[in-house]
Amino acid sequence: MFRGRSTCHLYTQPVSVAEREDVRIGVVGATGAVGRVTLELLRERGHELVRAFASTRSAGTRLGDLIVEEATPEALSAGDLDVCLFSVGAPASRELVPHAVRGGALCIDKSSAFRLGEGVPLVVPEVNGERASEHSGILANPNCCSIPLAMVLAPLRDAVGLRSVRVATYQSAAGAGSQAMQRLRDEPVDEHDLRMDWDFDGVELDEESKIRAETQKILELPDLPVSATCVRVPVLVGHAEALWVETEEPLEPEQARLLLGEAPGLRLEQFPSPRDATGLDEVLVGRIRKDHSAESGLALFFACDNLRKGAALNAIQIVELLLRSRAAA
Ligand code: 2RA
Repeated sequence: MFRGRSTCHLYTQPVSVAEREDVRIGVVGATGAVGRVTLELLRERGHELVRAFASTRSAGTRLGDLIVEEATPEALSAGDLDVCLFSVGAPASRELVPHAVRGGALCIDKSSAFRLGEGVPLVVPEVNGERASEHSGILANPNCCSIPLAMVLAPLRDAVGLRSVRVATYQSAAGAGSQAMQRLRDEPVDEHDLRMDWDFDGVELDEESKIRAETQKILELPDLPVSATCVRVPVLVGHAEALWVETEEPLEPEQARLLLGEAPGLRLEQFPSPRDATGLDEVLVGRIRKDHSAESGLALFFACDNLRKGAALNAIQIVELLLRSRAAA
């Protein structure tokens, strides 16, 4: 059953004090929904030399014991940061990341600006962590739906090969930022509705084409057919996805359950829900069953905290992976 390739069983635990000593980390976009979770996780994981950066409007804001600094090209290129974690939109990343690289910082960018760039590793540590060391100053964090999708697909790819992927997303307000979360809190319940608040990329939403291109890049299957339908649901935090995957060789649901239960970063649950996934590091996977519309098909459902593993945590794990390799060298 196993085809040789194996997903990357790299540690996702925090690095030890010795490994992270003296690493100066800048969090750019620190006042946004992902930036705040990034700061919280860095603190929880014991990183101490952390500075917060944001736009002119947010400069001076107090976040715990940090005062937010303005993310100017001068500040980011000053040469006093070893790592920069960017959670700003793609246009701001395109403008600011090169300055931080110039200043000598390793940049992990969470926007779509560099994800498909030649020579930019697009990394999910549990899936293709070995690619992280191939960077030239910039690494990209995949989209918050592509990360858990790749984590679920990689063990199936390794075991039986993938023929095609269909996915429907149920994305929370948190994916659209803290203002969207506040709008949802303020909205009367009977006005809640589904939304599709992304831009078009031809006939698809750009979120849908990103999921295809990123999944193909992460899994190193450039011709894998991937079709996505993305929807924003009135849920505060946590993205869920329904997946229909056709495999090259048949795989019984029970075998899939065993494979996914052993895969790093995944946790089996009978009914994965965004609410249950919120605050967790793992992706919750369940409803694993035969897809009767395909010759060798599986259907399943998963949910993940889009602010943590879908964004902030994945980026920190990339940094910790590189710190660990540096310490081991
Ligand atoms: C969303 N993928 O949920 C995005 C996160 N920026 O809309």
